[in-house]
Amino acid sequence: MVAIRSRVVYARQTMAALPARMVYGNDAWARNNKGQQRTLRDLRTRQPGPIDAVAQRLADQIDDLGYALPETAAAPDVVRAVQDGYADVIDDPAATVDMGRRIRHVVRYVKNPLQHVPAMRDLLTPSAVDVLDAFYAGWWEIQHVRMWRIAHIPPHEQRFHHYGNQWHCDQHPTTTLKLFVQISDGVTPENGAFRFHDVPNTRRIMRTGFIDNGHAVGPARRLMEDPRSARYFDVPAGRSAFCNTTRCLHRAGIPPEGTTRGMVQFTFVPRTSGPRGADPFAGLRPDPNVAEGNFA
Ligand SMILES: O=C(O)CCC(=O)C(=O)O
Repeated sequence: MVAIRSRVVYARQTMAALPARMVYGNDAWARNNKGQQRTLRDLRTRQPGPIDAVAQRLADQIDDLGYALPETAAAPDVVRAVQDGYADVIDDPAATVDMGRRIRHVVRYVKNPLQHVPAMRDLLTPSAVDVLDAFYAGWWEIQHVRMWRIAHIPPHEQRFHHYGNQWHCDQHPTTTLKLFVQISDGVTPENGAFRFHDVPNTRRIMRTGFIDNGHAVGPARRLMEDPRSARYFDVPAGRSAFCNTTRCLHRAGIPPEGTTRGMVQFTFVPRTSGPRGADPFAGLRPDPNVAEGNFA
């Protein structure tokens, strides 16, 4: 009975999401789409200074395609310090929380990662800051910083949602940007790379048969699953990628049995008031969503 009721609720939610999906080509409903581009346009009329030409090109690419890779990697000593810090903290039960939906331990987050691995701050490179300054015209702030690792999901469990292992769009305002930073060495499409579709592909998939969380029919299914259409975040450790995860369909790869893959992620939102401080991390509080009892 409960299963039937939850299927009915699910079907109703899927139907209710459809009109906004058709209009906006993403899953963030009207409330997180409407007015968001105006917010960016308004910020951009208050651009405080000249913008680096490369950063502007990448910011324009984020507008058009939903993603961009900053030009430079973090310095090798920073990458080493982050990798060492990650290795020290990730198996510490007091500093981490398992948040998989069905199998808890397949995704493990570090609580308050900046406290444990302060070198993470330097993964936000000057070239990434330049892109943010171009995209938000300088009016941005960090919403939260995350560090996590994903592990293998047994084959019979892979069709269920554990971490972001199924194709999905986030439901943030479309002005939210995420910067993914590779912290594991040797990441490939086969061993768990994060992957995503650009905005034009995502719109096509959303409008031609996407249902929810990895489920799609018809042309949407073919395009969603076509490995030639997806982009893979298989860059070396220390490189990063901006991805608008609300506008870009995305998912985590699944590492082979016995292996794991780490990730650092910075989330940015528009800043509406106050002067920009020299330190973008000043005043940042621990992320309340990374907590016992929560799910990825
Ligand atoms: O690649 C990953 O670890 C999961 C990323 C993801 O799906 C997300 O951040 O929404």
